[in-house]
Formats: sequence, C-alpha cells, structure tokens
Amino acid sequence: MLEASASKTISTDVQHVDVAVVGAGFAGLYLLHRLRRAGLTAVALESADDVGGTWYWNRYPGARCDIQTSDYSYTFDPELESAWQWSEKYATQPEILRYLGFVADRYELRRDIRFGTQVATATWDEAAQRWLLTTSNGAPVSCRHYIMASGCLSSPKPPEIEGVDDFKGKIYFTGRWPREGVKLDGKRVAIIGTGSSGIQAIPMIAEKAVHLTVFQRTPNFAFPAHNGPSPVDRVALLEKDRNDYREQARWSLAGVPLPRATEVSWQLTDADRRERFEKALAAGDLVVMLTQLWADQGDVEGNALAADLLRERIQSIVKDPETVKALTPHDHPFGSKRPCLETNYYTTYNRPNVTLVNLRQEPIKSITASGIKTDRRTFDVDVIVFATGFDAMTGAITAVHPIAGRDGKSLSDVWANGPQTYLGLTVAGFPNLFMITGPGSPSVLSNMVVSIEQHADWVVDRLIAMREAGFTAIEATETAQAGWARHMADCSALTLHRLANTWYTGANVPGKAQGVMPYTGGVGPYRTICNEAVSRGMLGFKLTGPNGAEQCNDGEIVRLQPDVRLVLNMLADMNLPPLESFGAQGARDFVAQFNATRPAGRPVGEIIDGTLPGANLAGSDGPLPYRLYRPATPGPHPIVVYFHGGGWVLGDEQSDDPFCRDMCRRTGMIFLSVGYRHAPEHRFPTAAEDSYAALRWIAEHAAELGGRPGPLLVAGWSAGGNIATVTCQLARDRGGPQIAGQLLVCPVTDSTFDRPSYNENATGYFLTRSLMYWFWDLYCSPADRADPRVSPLRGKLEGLPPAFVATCEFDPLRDEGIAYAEALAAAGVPVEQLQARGHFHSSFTMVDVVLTGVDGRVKMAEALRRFAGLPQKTGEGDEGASPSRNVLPQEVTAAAE
Ligand code: N01
Repeated sequence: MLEASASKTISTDVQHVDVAVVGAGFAGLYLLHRLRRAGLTAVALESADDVGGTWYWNRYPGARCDIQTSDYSYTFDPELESAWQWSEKYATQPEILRYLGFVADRYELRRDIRFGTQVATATWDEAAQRWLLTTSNGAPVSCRHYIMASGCLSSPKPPEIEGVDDFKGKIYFTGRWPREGVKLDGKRVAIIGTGSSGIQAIPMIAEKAVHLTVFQRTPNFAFPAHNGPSPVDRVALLEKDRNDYREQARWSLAGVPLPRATEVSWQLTDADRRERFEKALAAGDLVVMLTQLWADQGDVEGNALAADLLRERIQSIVKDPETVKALTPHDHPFGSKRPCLETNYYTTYNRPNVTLVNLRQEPIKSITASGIKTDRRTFDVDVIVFATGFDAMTGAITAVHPIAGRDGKSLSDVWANGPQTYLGLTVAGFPNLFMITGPGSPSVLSNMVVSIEQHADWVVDRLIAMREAGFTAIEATETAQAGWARHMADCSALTLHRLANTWYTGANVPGKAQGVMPYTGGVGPYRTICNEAVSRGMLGFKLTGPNGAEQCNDGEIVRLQPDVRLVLNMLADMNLPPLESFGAQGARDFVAQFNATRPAGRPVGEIIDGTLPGANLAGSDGPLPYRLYRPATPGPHPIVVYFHGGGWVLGDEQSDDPFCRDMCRRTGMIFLSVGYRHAPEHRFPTAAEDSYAALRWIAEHAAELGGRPGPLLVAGWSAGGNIATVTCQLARDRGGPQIAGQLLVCPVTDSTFDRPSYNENATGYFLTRSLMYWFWDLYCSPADRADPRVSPLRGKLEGLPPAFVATCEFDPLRDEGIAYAEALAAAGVPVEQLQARGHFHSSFTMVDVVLTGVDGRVKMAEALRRFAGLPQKTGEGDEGASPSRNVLPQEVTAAAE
C-alpha cells in the first residue's frame, strides 16, 4: 500500500515520501496539488530557485507564449480561473511566471518543493519496491513513485561550434537567460538560431543593439501573432460556458477547442484557398492556422500550395531580395517543423542595423576571440546569443543518469535507439516511473497545459486506484509498449514530419536517435486511449502488491490504423441502422448519398462515360454503362478492367471513383470500370456473365478505347474482386481474352462463413457478417453457391494469371482472401499477398480519407505495372506516400510462388 503518512525524514539523510516529482513548472505544481489532495506525501525537486520551469529559465527579450493565454492556463479550479486575469492575448514571460508564482502561493505548494536541487541518480529498489533518488543538494529521497515533470524543452543544446571558449565577449543562451537581465544597448550582437526563441528575440534585440547579425541555418515558417488584448470572440466563447469550453479543449485536436477544416488545399479553388488562408492568418493564432490547414499537414501537394501563400507574405514585407530569398523556407513542408508566431520579425530585416547571414551559403567555421567566422567573412561582436534550441523531449529525462530500473537497466541505454514508452507515460522495466508529457504523448504538439492536466490526473487517479486495490507497483508490459510504438509510427505516417529535420525527431542534436517523438494522433483521441487503458482493466499494465497480489491484462491498446479508427468512431457516432434494413433500393440510395459527401478525387487525364454490351446483348436491359479513366500521359496505355464493390447489389461503374482515379494516376494505365447488373433484380450468374462479356468486348475494342494492344488486366474490390477473379477463370476456360494479371482487393472468394475472420470481425468494422449474409441471399441461392462463378476458391486455379491479393486485418472477408492467395500459390500461380495490418474492408477505396491506405495502393500499382511489363514509376499519385513510410516488415508477406 502507498503510505498515506505525512512526509517524513526517517533517518537524518533520507527523505521518505510516497511520490517524488522532478520539476516545479506547470506540471510539477499541478501534480503537487493533486497528490496532496489525494492524501499522498510528495516532494518536488527543482533545480531553479523558484517555481516556473520553462518560464523560469526562458527570460530572453520577447519571450511569450504562443498559445493564447486564456487557453494556456490551468483549468482544474474554476475559482483559480476567476482569480486571475491575463492582460494580453499572448502573455509575456514575466506575466506567466507571476501566474505560476500566484498558483504556488494560492495552494501553498512551496513548502513541498526543494529548490536548488537536482536529481543526480534514480535507482529502483526491487526488494523495497521503491525508488531511491540521490540529489545535488540535501537528503536523498526514497519514494514509492517517481514522476518526471521535467518539461519537454528544458535541456538546452550545448553549442556545437568550435571556439566558444575563445570568445572574449559575453555569451548567453535564450533557454538560460540571466535572471537579472542583460544590457544590450549599444552592443554589437550576434544571434545564432531562428526557431521560436530566435524569432521572438530578434526584433527586441534589434531595437537595443547597435548592430544585430542573425546567423540563420534554416528559415522557418512564421506568421503574425497580432498580439494585443485577448480577442473578444474568443473571450466571449470562453465566458459563455467556461466548463463546456474547457471540456471541448480536452477532446480537441490540439488542446484548444477549434474546429478543423478537412479540405486539402488542392481541393479548393485558388480564390477559396486564399480566402481560407487569409482568414486564418488574420486570426494570428498558431492553432487556428494549423487546424484550418489541418488536411495539408499530411499531404505534400496541398501543403506546397499553403506554403506558397506563406512565402508570398515574406516577399511582401522584406525589402531586400537577397534577404527575402534567405528567409523563405523551402526545405521542409509547412507544419513539419514547429511554425512560429512573429511580431515585427520580418520588418526587422528592413532595419539598417540588422544583417542576415545565410549559413546555408556560408557556414560558421568557428567562434573566435572577437566574434564569429564563416567560411567567407568575419563578424566582430560584443555578445553572442545562442537561440539554438534544446535536447527536446528526452534531454531533461535522461539528464538524470542513471535512471536504473528493474535489473539495474539504465533508461539511457534502453532509449539508445530512441525513446520507447507506453502512452508516453511509462516505460517497461521501470516500475512506478511516470513521465508527464513524455515522448509518445501529444505534449509539444498540443496546448501543453491541457496535456499536463490530463497526464497529472491520469497518474494520480491511478495511484489512488492502486492504493484502494492494494497494489504497490505498476509497470507497462513489453507487448503494450511495442504496440504503442507501432501505433505511434502509424500516426506519424499520416503527417509530414518525416520530411523535416527537427527537434520533434531528434535531428537537431548530433548523434541522437531519430524518429518522431511526440504522439501525432491528437489530444482528444489520445485521451480516449488513456481512458480506454483503464476501462479495459489496465490494459498493458502489470500491477503487483504485497503477498503475491498481481494483475496483468496484457495486450495492445490500439490495433486499428488511426484514420480507420477515426472513420469507425464517426460511423459509430452516427448510429446508423444496418444497411440491409433499408432494402436493396434504400441501401443503394444511402450509398449514393454517402458517396456524394466524399472528397473530390484528384484529376486524371480524361474521364469518359460510355456503354458496352453485356451478357444479354439482345435483352431488354440494354447496354452496360462504363466509366473510363485515362492517365494524363501519352498513350496508348494498358487497360485494367475494373469491377466495383457492393456485394453484387450496390454501387455502379462510378461508385469506386476515388479508387479508380487514384490507381489510374499511380499505374499510368487506363482504368475501365464496368457497370454490371445487380441483384436482386439480376441474380447469379448475371454479374459474372455480364462482366465476362464486358471483358471480351473491351479486349476487342482496346485500340478504339486508346488501350495498348495485348493482354488486359483485371481488378476489383470486394464483390468486384470476386468478379475479377471469376472473369479470369472464365477467360481461361472460354478461350480468352488474355489477362496479364489480376488485382484482388478484399475479394469474396467462397460461400463458407466459418473462417475465423467472419466471427472476429462480425460487427464493428462497417462490413458486417449479417450484411454479407444479406448480399449472398440476394445474389445467389444456396444451391448455386458452390459454383466457381461465385465461389472461385472452389474452381480450378491452375493456369490463372499472376495475382496480387490484398486483405485487411479487420474484415470478415480477410481469411477467404488469404485462403484464395494460398490456393493460387499452391496451384502454381505467381501471387503476392498484402495483409494490411489495422485496416478494414474499405481502407483502400476510401482514398483521401483513410490515408494510411496509400502504401497498399502503391504496392498494388507496382504489381499491376509489373504484370503489364512496365517499369516501376514514382511521381504522380504518390502525394501522401513516401518511400520511407513506416511499413513494418510483417505487414507485407509474399506467398510462395
Ligand atoms: O529552438 P529550435 P527554439 N548552428 O530548435 C538553429 C518552443 N518555444 O528554442 O533549424 C547554427 O526551434 C536551428 O537551425 P536548424 C517551441 O515549441 C516556444 O527556438 O537546426 N544554427 C534553429 O534555427 C519551439 O519550437 C516559444 O537548421 C543552429 C535554431 O537554432 C521550441 O521551444 C518560444 C545550430 C533552434 O531552433 C524550441 O524553440 C520559444 C548550429 N550549430 C520556444 N544549432 C513560445 O512562443 C541549432 N541551430 C511559447
């Protein structure tokens, strides 16, 4: 049990507490308050001589927050909220520091803080089930729980430039600015670094210094803060219903309750795009900008359009063309590096006393006794300011060295290849160690105060629950941690962070392991996941206590791809009746309506709607419709005959429009989508026979359609995948046409419903087992179901064209797709298989919604080009994908050929 006794020093040299907290910034202060209220004894160890954390150290001129202060505030106590009034939209560092002092006094927190005290080492004592901390000042601390509330940006990066010690003038770091201030009046000042700190400090220093020389390595995207009084609309929103506002913030994307725009910039007209941008710019708000351009954060093409607008702005402000060029970011997508808010930053470069040195053109060679030497010039200065940033996210944690966990393992060693955590809160092998806003949590990608409160609440609530249940130790499991790493990678793959060298990825510190460290899935979804870990019986944690008490509910917290999870949650929120309850026509209408809300697809060279004869050429239904998607490149192109999904009942030749467009662009081939007839009006074998007739007609008219002479290819999704492979069997048995390859995406292959995926994924993943039963019943009587024209798995598979079979983990059809791929391989058909982890039945066809489907489509396109004997290509269609995308090896398995 946790000791609920008062803090006490048992021997003269060890302080015993329930919980030791490192840091007395926003996180440490709130933790102390919560721990005390929970009846737990606690001490905070703080290296500074006062509270404030990052706001204690970052006193450089111009330091302010860049989240509106009314949002960047504690929310745990309504009385505190009414007791404090912020004076500006973005408060200055001194005001924020005063606020934290006010909070410390109001809740009498200082008495439990040991100032001027650094934790030197931390060691887990297995026998005592406690941590022992040695400190730089005063008694060691023995604690049951050890919480790092040490901040994400609190360990300044050392200068990596030769000759620093030779400099005879003064050196300052923005992240360690002297408390007494610095007189820069009349001084020749150099500043290195143009991140948020540099961009805030430069205009202020320029007003004082006789001359300021800015050494810039990478220009950043920055937009105006428009600081002043808090905007009336935001204040009104907050005042209208403070609780509701705060609650919305907790479930929002970034910890501020702002709606996000879902259109990518390329989906808007030039005028609409500019209007959206100008409006966002006028708000002078980082979160407004990022939520309005949210969809561009994961889309290279959209991002480039948005970035162009930001670049234009620099040109309109800065007068000297060379300086404009140097200040214009070109090497990273907007948002992949932390964008900055600026006040007079760009205009500062119009001042006669400011010089910009572009280190991309003339790198710094060394610091000398008198200043800074680049490989072209020497700059004599009196003061050098390092605004060079931090060893972010992990630096302050691993600064305590060693943190020795179970079996003496050091955290620095465990993290040698990058931080591994479960939920960004805990680390396997380090019982009772928690991190507030640690790597693996939204932290720096959010309003920090919202994330801090969420973490502190989660941790303290767990300690209370453990006390009540009689457990003394809690530890993440390896399975949970590995699963979290996968989920983190899945989320990061949706962003463009991989395309920039930043402190988010560790790239700013030489030698540091690289990978996106913050959780990119958003504050609200993250909160849901943390709550889910609890509601699912402390999933992923092992809890132990005296007398062998033990509980371990092992497992992975998120197995779905993040965007699939989002789509499924949205569908669940809509609480729709089962599709089959609408009847066939009602279901068709519903699907048509649903499809009308889809994002517009990307352009292809040409789209032609036409007709072709079906199986009943002479019948009363008339010809079948088709839609042809032609690439923008010069033809003739190979033709892929495509069969849409919809359970033989729903959809038409246009219903998989985004998929056909996307695949046309990726493959550089014609996609010709066939409008075969549907059940129940036309039951088995109409769909199969119509489609085979269409295939023959297309082969005979390939040249007229602009197609390349030679074999066709076929492709289909779901029931269309069934039809695609059935047409291959018919073509083989009925004398053609020749088919070079088949792409089967989540195909129906068999009328057996007892494979595990039918049960495991019976409900909850949009395509349900009962919907499949309904489709089967409408299309095919039980007596016909063994016919290979509907159950191709029952047919002869030898001699079929090479295949690419894609299946999704959370799809009732998964196992029959896998079975078909295996059977093809056993029959000697070359087959490649993609088993898409975390995906559902519609993942690949929900183009521009399920962005994580991109990798699968890239592979499908590669396979089709291989089948057609074309060289692999990159370029058009690869907007969301990258070669370095985090495709884990186990995602793709090639079946034996
Ligand atoms: O640090 P940074 P920061 N030679 O790492 C350059 C938060 N914050 O302190 O980009 C030459 O962003 C480096 O160049 P490059 C906010 O989250 C918030 O400014 O690596 N140059 C870059 O230009 C922010 O993102 C506020 O090529 C060198 C700069 O130094 C985070 O803190 C205010 C160099 C470092 O930029 C960090 O911001 C301030 C070298 N050897 C900070 N090494 C608010 O408004 C580095 N650079 C709340």
